[in-house]
Amino acid sequence: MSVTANTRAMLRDRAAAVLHGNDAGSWTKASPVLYPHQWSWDSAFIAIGWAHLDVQRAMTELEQLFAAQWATGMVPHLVFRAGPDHPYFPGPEWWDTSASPAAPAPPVKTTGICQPPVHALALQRIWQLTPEARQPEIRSRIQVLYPRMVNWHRYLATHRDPEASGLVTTFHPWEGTDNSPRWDRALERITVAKPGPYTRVDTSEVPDPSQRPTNWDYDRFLWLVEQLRKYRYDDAQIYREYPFLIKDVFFSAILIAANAALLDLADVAGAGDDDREQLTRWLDRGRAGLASRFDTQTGLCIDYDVRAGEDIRLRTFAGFAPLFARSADSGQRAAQLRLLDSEDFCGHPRLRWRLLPSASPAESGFQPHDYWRGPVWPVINWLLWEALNMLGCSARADEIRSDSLSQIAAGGIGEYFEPFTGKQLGSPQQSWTAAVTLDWTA
Ligand code: 9YW
Repeated sequence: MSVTANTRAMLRDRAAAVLHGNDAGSWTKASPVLYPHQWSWDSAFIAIGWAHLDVQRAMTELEQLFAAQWATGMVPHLVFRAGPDHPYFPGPEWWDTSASPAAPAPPVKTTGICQPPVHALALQRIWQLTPEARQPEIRSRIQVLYPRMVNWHRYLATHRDPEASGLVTTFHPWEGTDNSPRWDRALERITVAKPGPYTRVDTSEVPDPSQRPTNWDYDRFLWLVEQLRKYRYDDAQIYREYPFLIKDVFFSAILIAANAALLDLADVAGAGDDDREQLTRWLDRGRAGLASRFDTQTGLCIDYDVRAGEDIRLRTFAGFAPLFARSADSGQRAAQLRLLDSEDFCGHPRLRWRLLPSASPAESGFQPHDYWRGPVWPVINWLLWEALNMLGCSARADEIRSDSLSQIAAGGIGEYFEPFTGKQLGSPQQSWTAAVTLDWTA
């Protein structure tokens, strides 16, 4: 059943209040307590939310993030912006990016990894929502930001894909989906992970620490950061020596969608022929790369562990990369839609809502309350919703929007949701959930 007009209006107000509550002026906290800084892909979703309230503020969000872009083109996964009264671990001293000549100069402080490039999708939405009277100003701001976004995509297409495979290599679980079972085997191979002494703060900031990654995970996450630091965040050296290199089909899919979004904005941005041709080449290469990872037997797209030289055959949300890329051909689309509504995913009889869980309940690593190991993440369902619309599957897309809004109306503007009960988990008042709520209720 779809949500009523009253519920939509109520959700809209609540979502706007969350964004305003987390607004730090020119950037937005990912959540009030647990994530007090500016996160990269959160900011992109947040800009989509702001675009419904104030397109200028939405542009500022992206501009602030890109102000911390590295000389390599990398947009860091986190910009440390909150003061010392907002503890977050690991902080800038753990990352110590001063080791890299490519890191931004002080006082800007960032981490040394990145997250999926949702930013161009945000820029596209901002432009779509820009009222005519504001178009001259927003257009000129887009013209400044656009080349920086092209550079960001260039970083991903080169430093993170030296093989020119069309697939992005992820260096760290914190590059999006922290404790996803997709990384389990690669992390298990790291047997000597003994990072320096540390104290977590995240586990005391959620009602139940079992909703967060374990200490075993954190030992490995932090040890990996130590290795990145040791290699001075030099991508070429990391590629030669570092133990965690994974061709991530979800990350790659977002880059494909983002390259298409930049091409769509090329006229607005006044892009030259060089940029247009380059974006087209990356787009074609990305699509071919993703197609090469599609498994016709299962209908899933599969990640690849570069170091181990092995496929990662798990049923998680990432397996729907051809849909997220908005580039599935008709055969792949049909196979993926069948799988999406099968008992392994949205058709599982115990699900509270027919939404895509982060891992299949049929997968052995599935945990219904544990972060990226099973819960439903609204932003992932937003990406699926937008993709299905663009692929012409609007009836299924409408259901995803409606179920997502019902879930948020019942559970709150949470970070993630228990798939069987719909209960809110993790951090309350999560900015990116508020942002997609604003987009869904427009
Ligand atoms: C952490 C902010 C971030 C997201 C990530 C998510 C989580 C932070 O929160 O990571 O401390 O583990 O996994 O995707 O950007 O919302």
